Amino acid sequence: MPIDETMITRSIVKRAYRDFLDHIDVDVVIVGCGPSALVVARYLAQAGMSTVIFERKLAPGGGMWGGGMNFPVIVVQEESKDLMEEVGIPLEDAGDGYFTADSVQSTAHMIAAACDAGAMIYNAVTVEDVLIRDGEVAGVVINWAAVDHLGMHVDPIMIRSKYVIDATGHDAEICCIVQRKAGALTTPTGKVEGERSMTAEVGERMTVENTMEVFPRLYVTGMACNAVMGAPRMGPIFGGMLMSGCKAAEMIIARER
Ligand code: 48H
Repeated sequence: MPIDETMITRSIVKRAYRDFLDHIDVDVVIVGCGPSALVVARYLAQAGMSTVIFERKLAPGGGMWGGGMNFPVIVVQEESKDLMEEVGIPLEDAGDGYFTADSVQSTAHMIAAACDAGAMIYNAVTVEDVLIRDGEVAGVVINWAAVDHLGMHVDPIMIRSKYVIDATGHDAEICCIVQRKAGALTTPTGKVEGERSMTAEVGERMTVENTMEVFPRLYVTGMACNAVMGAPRMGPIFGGMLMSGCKAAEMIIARER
């Protein structure tokens, strides 16, 4: 078959515009695409909610690819084993209720599962602001990450959604924006409390406990939960991230019923 270069261009532009137009007004926007986002996106999409993730980096997966100090291995605990196995991630029993998985294989399986469920992932897009309507978060403001990186003065565009989920990890970027521009969060001080030093056991438990709505229609999941509520980090054990994603999805699905 002879190859026509303009057909390649035409095919990309046609499909990209069609898909983007389908994600301008959605049920859920998830900001950041680490492990917690991938779980919440899969469950929400499976429940029939239109779900889009905007990730600043070129690849989704966040901090999961790198395992522990770039040894490509992550640890999960017994309670989160099912969340790995249901997307086909092979686990090795490390004893005493701990399991290990290849970090690259785990991340790849989780990305594929979220996409297969119907979630749309946009890489290389930064969320730089939110929409607020009647005291509630009502969407996000996005720009190409490259524009942001180069400091180019280019105005962003807007996406409307019923819910926004802050899955931006350690920096809890969306909660920081909301507290600065829109008002108090449901935290002790009304502000982002800041992450505390490593205590794995407490960090893991608190990540799940702190998965909540922190401002009307703004939910927080993953590492961002502990940054927002002032709880410890936990290192390369990922069960809390996965269970947090699962809890966030359950909360939103229950609210929609
Ligand atoms: C678009 C953005 C923006 C923005 C940030 O950190 P992540 O992997 O997310 P989690 O919370 O699901 O997982 C945390 C885990 O990876 C981790 O770091 C652990 C367990 N640490 C323990 C420890 O002790 O250190 O991913 C967040 C993603 C990243 O890919 C960012 O690029 C992206 O969010 N992001 N994307 N717009 N404004 N801000």
